Amino acid sequence: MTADVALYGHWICPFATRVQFALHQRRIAHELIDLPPSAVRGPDFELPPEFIEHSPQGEIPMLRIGDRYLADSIPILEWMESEVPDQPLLPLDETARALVRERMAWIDRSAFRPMVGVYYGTEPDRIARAGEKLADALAQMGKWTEETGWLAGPDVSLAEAVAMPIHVRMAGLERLGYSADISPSFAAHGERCRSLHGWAAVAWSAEQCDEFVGRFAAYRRERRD
Ligand SMILES: N[C@@H](CCC(=O)N[C@@H](CS)C(=O)NCC(=O)O)C(=O)O
Repeated sequence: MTADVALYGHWICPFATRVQFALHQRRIAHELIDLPPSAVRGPDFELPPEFIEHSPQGEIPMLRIGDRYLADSIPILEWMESEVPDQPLLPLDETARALVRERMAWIDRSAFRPMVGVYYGTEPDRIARAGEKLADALAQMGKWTEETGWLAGPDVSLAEAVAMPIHVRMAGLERLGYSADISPSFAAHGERCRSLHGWAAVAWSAEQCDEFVGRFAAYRRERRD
């Protein structure tokens, strides 16, 4: 089955990155509608009317399949699995699925929040505290990979999609003050992820990394002045 799929997202948004990775990893043909977060939009940017209508929080990512829309990255990843069954990233076995879902939720809560805290942090002590929490989360995630190489079971899964934005922006996080050691197992997982089909679609160029760092460095200066 070939679905008519469009992603409304932007490279700098970690939540859109999850979906973009899964679309490519699963080889789902799709259109990418570049819709920057509000902080990145130019003054003349016009939101597509269907985005205003179908993204209840006004947030990217939003996905369209046919004439149906859904916002919010983890529900979107699940929706893609049920609507486009080829090359799934959710295992069929219920126990194995439950593990993937549990780890997706954990990564969202325990790694994403401190990760965002590192780059939105304005005060050095708060950035350091967020960095410590992030390091603890990455160490736990690294432990999960030690048995099979992947975050939730023997194969690449949606847990990789949820975690992928951390690998994508790690160099940028370090330039923005993340200084804790990265667990060797988590770093090795990052190397493994670089060999996945979906990686090339979400990896940042040096210019994108510079833009990310520059934007958040400017944000800090504005907040501090
Ligand atoms: N829980 C949402 C969070 C999405 C989110 O926070 N997206 C940001 C961009 S990274 C956004 O669209 N913010 C609103 C804005 O920029 O106006 C998800 O997992 O998709």
